[in-house]
Amino acid sequence: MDHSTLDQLLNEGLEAITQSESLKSLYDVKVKIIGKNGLLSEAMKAMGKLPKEEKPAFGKKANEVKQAFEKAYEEREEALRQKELHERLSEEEIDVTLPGKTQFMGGRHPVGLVIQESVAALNRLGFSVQTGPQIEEDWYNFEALNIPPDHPSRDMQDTFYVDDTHVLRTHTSPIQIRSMLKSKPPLRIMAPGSVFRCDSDVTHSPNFHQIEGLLVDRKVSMAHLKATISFVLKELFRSKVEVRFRPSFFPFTEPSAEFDCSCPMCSGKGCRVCKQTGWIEIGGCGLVNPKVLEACEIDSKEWQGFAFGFGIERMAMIKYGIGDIRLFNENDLRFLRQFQK
Ligand code: FA5
Repeated sequence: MDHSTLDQLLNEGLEAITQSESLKSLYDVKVKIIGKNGLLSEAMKAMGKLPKEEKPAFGKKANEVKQAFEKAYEEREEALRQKELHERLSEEEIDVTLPGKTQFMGGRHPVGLVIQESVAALNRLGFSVQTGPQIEEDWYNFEALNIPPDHPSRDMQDTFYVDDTHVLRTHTSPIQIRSMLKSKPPLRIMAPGSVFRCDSDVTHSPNFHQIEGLLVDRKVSMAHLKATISFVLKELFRSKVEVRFRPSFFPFTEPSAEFDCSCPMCSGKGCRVCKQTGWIEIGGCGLVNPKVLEACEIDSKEWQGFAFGFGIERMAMIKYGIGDIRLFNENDLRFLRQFQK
């Protein structure tokens, strides 16, 4: 073992560094030459057998070899890093002329749009939004609304019962009761919300939405009710629509009516949407039954009220010409994107 062995080792190392074409192979060279069990370490071990006076010079030389190797290694490492970076960047080059990926913006659900527009219209008339629980007490959903125990809507066929005294609310009308118990008249409230019935076909869903309107004041008449409904429907359809009342029955209103509007699709001439009748059924309404006012501790001699409720999905189907109510719950983006503004 002498100095020329170390020189040879350095030359071999430098040669191997120059020939390394990747960081990985360069690292392998480092391990082979100056690693813990590398050739330089072997040479240093052999130093032990040298005569004492030769050891310092050999050690110094070995250090110089190591430093020279490390310097060359670092330079090559930096060069290879730059090369790899350059190669990666040129592979990743962006062709700005390629067509981009379409970015879809989220939009409102058609049911949400109709709720939003109904709320805005009623807001303009001074109605404010009230809410109530979806799991409702029997008393609010039926009893206080003058719906007797033997009324067909209480049938298990129509109502989802949670237990003996709780149901999934079948309409938004219980919010009338909650509002009248909470605030003294005069009052004007609206209540948009999710409701539930055992019902399912192309125009009926087990979970749909209604919006309720309630006004309690002095000298309230059917004329006020009709004017309010007409205003809301005109706002919703953004067209001149006629409103007609047909006598009907709801235990919580007296007199009661169902209200229709002239078909906004054909302006009342008759088309597929209105089944050639020129009219479309929208919801139920009437003057608040005095029994309901009394259940809410409101003096029915002094105060009268009107109330109405309509189905949001039904409204959206008419407004947007949708033939199947189930489309609202399928989350099919091809359907939903049609309502983006
Ligand atoms: C009621 O629910 C009454 N609470 C409305 C009311 C309020 C009357 C205030 C008087 C005073 P009805 O069961 O008719 O009424 O339902 C009202 C509307 O909800 C219907 O006209 C229809 O548009 C919608 N609707 C009813 N059942 C379903 C269903 N399964 N799926 C979708 N919409 C429905």
